[in-house]
Amino acid sequence: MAAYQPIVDLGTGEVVAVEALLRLKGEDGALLAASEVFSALLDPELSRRISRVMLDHVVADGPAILALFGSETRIGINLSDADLRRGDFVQHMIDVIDDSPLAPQNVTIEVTETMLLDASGHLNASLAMLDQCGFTICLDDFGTGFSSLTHLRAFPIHKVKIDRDFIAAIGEDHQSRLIIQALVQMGHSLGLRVVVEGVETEEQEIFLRAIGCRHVQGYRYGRPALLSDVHTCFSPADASEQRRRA
Ligand code: G
Ligand code: MN
Repeated sequence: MAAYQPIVDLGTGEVVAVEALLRLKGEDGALLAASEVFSALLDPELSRRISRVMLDHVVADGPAILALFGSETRIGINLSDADLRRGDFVQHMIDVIDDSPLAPQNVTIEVTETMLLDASGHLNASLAMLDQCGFTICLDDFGTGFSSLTHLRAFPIHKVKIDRDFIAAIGEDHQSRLIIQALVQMGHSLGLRVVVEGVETEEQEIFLRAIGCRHVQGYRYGRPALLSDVHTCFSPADASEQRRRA
């Protein structure tokens, strides 16, 4: 199953994107998050199958999501190393989106820095192909890897997501505030879209507004929700109401 979490523009309060997140139903019917089935995701074959299923969900749910939040809405999908190291997944993805009501401009590919660390020719070719087709490529968990600045030059990256560990620490750690501020400014200077993830409190939002951060994701704006609940969880009309309650 796919759950969707909103990415909100602080200036307008509108949902500009959603991230599709894997949710598996356990034996007891409870939903499991991707982090709880992490070892399964390390298996290349299994992770490719999961990505195909997630892609099918995104394509099936995409029209409803665009109808709710507008035709420019982007839907993020987390790809694994295995997906990008084999050309067939990328070709499959391009074909599936081509046959769907979604445009590549509606789809963001989220990759992690770790995946870029020992990039192969295949991975480079996959990213180049996705870039040429008009997909947005987002570097997830930004700031936690090893050589982020090199990655920004070496790969076609359009967007960075600043890891939630930084925002979680701003209350007690002045350095985290400085790091977020520097990362947001650097991202903007490089012409990248910047999202800060893991925003939970009003204090964090006030800080982010003050440093000119525009796009945010986190429980403050909506928890991951199944499509059937997305309307009530974070439809535009409810967004400000939800923030008041938070
Ligand atoms: O690394 P990635 O961005 O793909 O991780 C998404 C995960 O982060 C999801 O499982 C989601 O439930 C979790 N998440 C989203 N928003 C928040 C938040 O505000 N706080 C915390 N602690 N986790 C969050
Ligand atoms: Mn992600």
